[in-house]
Amino acid sequence: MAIPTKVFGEAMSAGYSSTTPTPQQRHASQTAAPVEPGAPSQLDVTIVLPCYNEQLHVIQEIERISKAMDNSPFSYELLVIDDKSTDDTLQVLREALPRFPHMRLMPFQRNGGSGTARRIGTQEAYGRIVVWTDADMTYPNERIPEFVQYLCDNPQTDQVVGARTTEQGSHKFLRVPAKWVIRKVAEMLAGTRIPDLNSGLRAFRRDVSLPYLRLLPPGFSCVTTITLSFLSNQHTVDYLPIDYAKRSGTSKFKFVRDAYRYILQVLRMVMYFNPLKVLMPVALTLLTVGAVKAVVDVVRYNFRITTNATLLFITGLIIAAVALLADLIVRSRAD
Ligand SMILES: Nc1nc2c(ncn2[C@@H]2O[C@H](COP(=O)(O)OP(=O)(O)O)[C@@H](O)[C@H]2O)c(=O)[nH]1
Ligand SMILES: [Mg+2]
Repeated sequence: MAIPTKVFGEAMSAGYSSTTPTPQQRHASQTAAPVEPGAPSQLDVTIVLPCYNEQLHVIQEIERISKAMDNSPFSYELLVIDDKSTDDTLQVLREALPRFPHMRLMPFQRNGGSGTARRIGTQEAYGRIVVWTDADMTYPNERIPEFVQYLCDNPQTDQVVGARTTEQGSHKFLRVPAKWVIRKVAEMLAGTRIPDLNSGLRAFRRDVSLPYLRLLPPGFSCVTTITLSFLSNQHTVDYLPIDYAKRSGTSKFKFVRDAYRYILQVLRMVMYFNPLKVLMPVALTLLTVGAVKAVVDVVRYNFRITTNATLLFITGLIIAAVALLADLIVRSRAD
């Protein structure tokens, strides 16, 4: 197996070493010790595939990914996580296991959400590069080796995201403008352009991602979180344009619930990494408007300052104090 030396260098081991269990051995032994976060990775790539009720097309997706990876120079594992599907997904996956030597099946005992699956999958990955994608035939997964190659060719890039050129999801007319607004807020806060904030297809360096995994929420906004975590910490994120196909099966995305969580998560990330950037403009605006109104009141009402001027000013002061306190917490944090 020809391995590009540029990134993987001397630590590279092609395939599983004699001491590393094969995916089948790991699967057979559910008690196998998980890989310690930060432990040296033994493969080039881990593809994390969260599955929930995808019985009709998951095998087609696995075939497509395996074929592309088998034809690439990279050693890999395909970590398929069934999240307590209520259909026959797990059974279908178990039956397919002997056909795919690089597949590792991780069945969860109760449903925890795609974010939880991606977090645990990344923590337990053997690959130095982790790929996240969907199991619903939407993303061009045959291009995964291209994403991995991109990280090999660009050592300064830590994450490469598939930016969708077409939007084919459900609730298209509500979803497109909602996503656009959230993306604009995130861009303003991250201070950079983000062509696709919630793409499900991405490859990143596992070691760079480890400190941010604990921030991943259980649901869909985990993809947004990993992008913002990298961007807020000066890790370069690049984009490759991709097509996005119509979904097989039904989406688990619930518009109101998940859009609300997206917004909340974007604000949370900014608060976590850069609270002054969000709160200070709000505080300064309130303080300025309050002060101007107070001056107008002094002139107009003979030094009798109105309640709304006082309220505006005090609210601005409180938010400024909270912003400074939050900034202090961020700066005193050990990580
Ligand atoms: N592990 C896990 N995966 C899920 C869950 N819900 C959805 N997924 C998977 O996450 C991926 C994205 O979900 P999907 O319904 O396609 O969301 P969408 O792409 O935003 O429409 C798919 O591979 C789903 O099978 C869940 O509760 N747990
Ligand atoms: Mg999908």
